[in-house]
Amino acid sequence: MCNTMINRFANPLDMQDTLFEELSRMFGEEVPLYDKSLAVNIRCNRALADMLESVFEGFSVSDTELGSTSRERHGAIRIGREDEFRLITRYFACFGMEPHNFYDMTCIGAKSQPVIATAFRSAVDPRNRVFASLLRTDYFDQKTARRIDALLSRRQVFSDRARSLIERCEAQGGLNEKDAKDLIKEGAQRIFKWTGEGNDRPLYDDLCEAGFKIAADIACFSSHHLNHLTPNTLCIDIYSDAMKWRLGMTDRAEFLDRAGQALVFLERIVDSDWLLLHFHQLTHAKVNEFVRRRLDAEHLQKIISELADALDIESLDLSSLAHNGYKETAEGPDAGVQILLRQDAYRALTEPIRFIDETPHFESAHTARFGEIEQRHYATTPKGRALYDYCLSERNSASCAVSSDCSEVDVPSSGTAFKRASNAFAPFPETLLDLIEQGLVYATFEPSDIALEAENRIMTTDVRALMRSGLLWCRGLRYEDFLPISAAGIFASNLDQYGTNSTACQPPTYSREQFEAIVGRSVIDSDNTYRIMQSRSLLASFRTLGVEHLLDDAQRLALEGDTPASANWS
Ligand code: OOG
Ligand code: NI
Repeated sequence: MCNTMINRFANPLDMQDTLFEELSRMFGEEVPLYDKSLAVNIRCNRALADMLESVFEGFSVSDTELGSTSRERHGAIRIGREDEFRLITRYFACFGMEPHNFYDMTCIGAKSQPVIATAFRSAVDPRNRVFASLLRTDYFDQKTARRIDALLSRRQVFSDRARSLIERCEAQGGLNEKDAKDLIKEGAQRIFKWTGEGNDRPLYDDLCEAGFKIAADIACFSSHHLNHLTPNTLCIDIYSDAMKWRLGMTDRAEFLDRAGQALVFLERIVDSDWLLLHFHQLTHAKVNEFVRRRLDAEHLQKIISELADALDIESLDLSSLAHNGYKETAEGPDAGVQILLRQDAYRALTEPIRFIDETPHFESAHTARFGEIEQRHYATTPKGRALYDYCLSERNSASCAVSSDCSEVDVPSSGTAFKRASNAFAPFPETLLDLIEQGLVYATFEPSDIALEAENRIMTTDVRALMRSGLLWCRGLRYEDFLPISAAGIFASNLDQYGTNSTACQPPTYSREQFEAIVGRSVIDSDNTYRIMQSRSLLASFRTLGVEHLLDDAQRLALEGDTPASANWS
């Protein structure tokens, strides 16, 4: 009975994968540069996998595995009305994607934008994500707010069919295959589709001139068009160097040089923990079988020149496509600092639009859709996040001192990306063990093979001692969320506008509670999720090792996830 009930419905994770396949196909057709960038990424990832296979004897990455790593992605949409945001929330719920975190983009200093946001993803298997922003019209003076609201009130992004499918899914607890397909179609053919058709040119012009291009991108178009779809990379620096070369911004010699340096740098930092972070399917037992070898620079250069050959083909000559160049600097921590995420992008393309509420239609151009890439690292604890924020502001003030004008978009950082010499991020240790011991990142734990054999002889719950003696294996948790300051940097470089100030008489403030009321449900705090995963894995490990009785009540309570306190590190 139960089985038949379950089988009646399409699996939400499968639905998600199909939706994103379709979105990727749609975006690839609309934006040829996106499709090409996927091909560049796959080749760069293959080169990195080749390096790893040489460094770790016994390790190999099949093309299928590489494909699924490279296929992970996030998209971004920008929404105008609160009721639209509620519908989008319900739409993603049909795909098992729930809102994670509240991001207030209106209060992040000079790069602020008039939007608040969340990210939709599965809580358990976050391979597809969508960053969704909501325009706040009370950020504007009353007259502008009224004009935006009036224009937004006229549109209907969701068809009646889409609405009824969402309702059916909610009522039944799922959708059959046919309905699931139809809901996906509604997404790829309507809700997230770029139309290039604008409305209300006077409002569009006024918003852009006043520095609110993002509001124009939201209010003057009639869908929640996907503005980027970001694949996952194993080597963001090499990918970015490859794109800059193929876009015609540098040449092959410079690529060989820069990517060569990046690969030498990576060869130095890759270790078992790096493999476990970047390849989900690997286990500790498997990784421990690999034998580490040292590679000489010549071998690494050979990998890079083979990559260069693979990229140096006519179909990847991206200089023939119209583009607006590549971002100056990556967002996120410095290379080698394995926390949170690093992101980079080719800048938004200038695309034709026409205003369809005029006769004849007014032909114009719009710059909004861009091509981001990302590499994800360890999820930070609140302590690690505070340190990240501190280091980031240190780096920004250092580059401000160099450039003397901090209002520039994309202030280039001084020096090469491969020295941690700017030193802003020096407080972060390099290895996972150190990051965990200093309480900077989250991890899950499991008893090692030695510990399982030594059963009954282990007499401590001291995590550090257990890790250092190889009795507890740890796996750093990957950061599955977003960074508002990075997002703001991406907004800024794409809009060619650094940030905005509210034009309301009384600049409003926004809270998570208000946002939850708009969304119509609570927003998951992902920090809780990471912490609970860590605590549960520790508790389970202590149980298996028979040392649970050594925990006092406070420690046990903390591990059961009821309080923010964590493990016993002493
Ligand atoms: C969203 C930017 C946020 C990210 O990766 O941080 C984002 C947008 O441009 O609408 O996607
Ligand atoms: Ni993004």
